Amino acid sequence: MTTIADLNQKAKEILTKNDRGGYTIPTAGLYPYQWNWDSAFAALGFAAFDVKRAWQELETLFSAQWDDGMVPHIVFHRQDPGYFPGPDVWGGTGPVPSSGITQPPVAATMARFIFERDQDGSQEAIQALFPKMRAWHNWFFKWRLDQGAACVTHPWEAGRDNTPEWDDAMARIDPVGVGEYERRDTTHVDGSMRPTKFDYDRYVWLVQMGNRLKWNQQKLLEENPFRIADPTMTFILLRAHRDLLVLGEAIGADIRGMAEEIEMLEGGAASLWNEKIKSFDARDTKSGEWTNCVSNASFLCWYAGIDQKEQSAQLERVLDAVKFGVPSHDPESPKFDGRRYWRGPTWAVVNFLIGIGLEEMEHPLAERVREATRQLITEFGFAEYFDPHDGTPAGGQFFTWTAAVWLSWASPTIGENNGIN
Ligand code: 9WN
Repeated sequence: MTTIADLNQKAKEILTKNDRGGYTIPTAGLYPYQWNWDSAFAALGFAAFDVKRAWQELETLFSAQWDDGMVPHIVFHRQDPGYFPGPDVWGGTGPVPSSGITQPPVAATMARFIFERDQDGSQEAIQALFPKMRAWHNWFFKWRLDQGAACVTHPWEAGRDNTPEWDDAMARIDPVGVGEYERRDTTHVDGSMRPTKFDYDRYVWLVQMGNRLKWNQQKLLEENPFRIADPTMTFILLRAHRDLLVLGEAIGADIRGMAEEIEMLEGGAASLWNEKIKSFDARDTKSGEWTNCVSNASFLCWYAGIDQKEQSAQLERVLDAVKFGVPSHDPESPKFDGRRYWRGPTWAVVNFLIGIGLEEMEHPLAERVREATRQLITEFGFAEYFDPHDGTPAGGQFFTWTAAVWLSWASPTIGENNGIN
């Protein structure tokens, strides 16, 4: 029988095996590069047994920061033919080959958690990272806000690639001239668990457009048909900016303007409340329409310090509808698909964010979310995501962020350093 100690050890091994020297890949084969938010979670996982290595993960990520402050969603440190689209398709213009879009800015929040574990050992790292993180957040303020809410300009930017929230905006895109390309994801994972060709044509078309425009944000603002004010980005940026302010205060940095920026984001978060469906929702800034979806991102409000009674009722409803919540899409919606990526499966990493938000606000559903995550990993391993009805592990295996979530939150022994120091 697998014990908790075995799982703690296994999680540590996953991080160590996915370590490529200064950065960690999400999983071998399927994702052979450094991904932005995956790395921030990896850093927190490493902090459970090696704080220095944790800081190195974030330093490597920020070494790819562009001049305008953007931190790319994939950093291609070494070429690997196993992933498409690679560096040539993207044509990123940063200091290291990279993609041209970003991902949810969880870094400042993970940095604060790591800092709290070891304040003395973390001073230098925070001194170096603070201005870089602030520049990244400023880039969002300059280019990505709509009524104070943060927008995504590619489905991959939210990290929730094929969520039904994007369906209408994707259907409006005619991917003319996308040409022939060879997907690699479906050589690693069963196609029924991945986005469809319809989606992929549009993902690639949007990348080709960005490359053609040399990722010039002003031009993209004018030409890109995909721009959605998104709860993932908005709640995560709001939380990150608050955490960055705390870090700035701790090291005596210049924090002028940050309180006002937080207020602006709070307004943005409030603007994502869809009264018709009584949930936080994504808003398509091109059509002006709500997407009318309850997703796991809707439940990130507590993570951003926002309590909402009606959102609590939604959470209870979706948790009651499945065995292992939180499903990435409403299980009562006709678009729900329990195995297809962000259209239904439960993701331990999003549960972690939802869970800590609920715990901090002493919400009565907090323990249910942590318990479901703990049970999933204990029974089904460190998969990329899980079927919320029966727990079937799906996507990639030996997954970095699932291991990191175990070590820093889901393991029952976290208070005792998991016995792996
Ligand atoms: C595209 C690495 C990443 C995650 C995303 C997840 C998935 C990539 C893909 O994998 O996206 O960025 O090729 O499917 O959706 O959240 O960061 O784990």
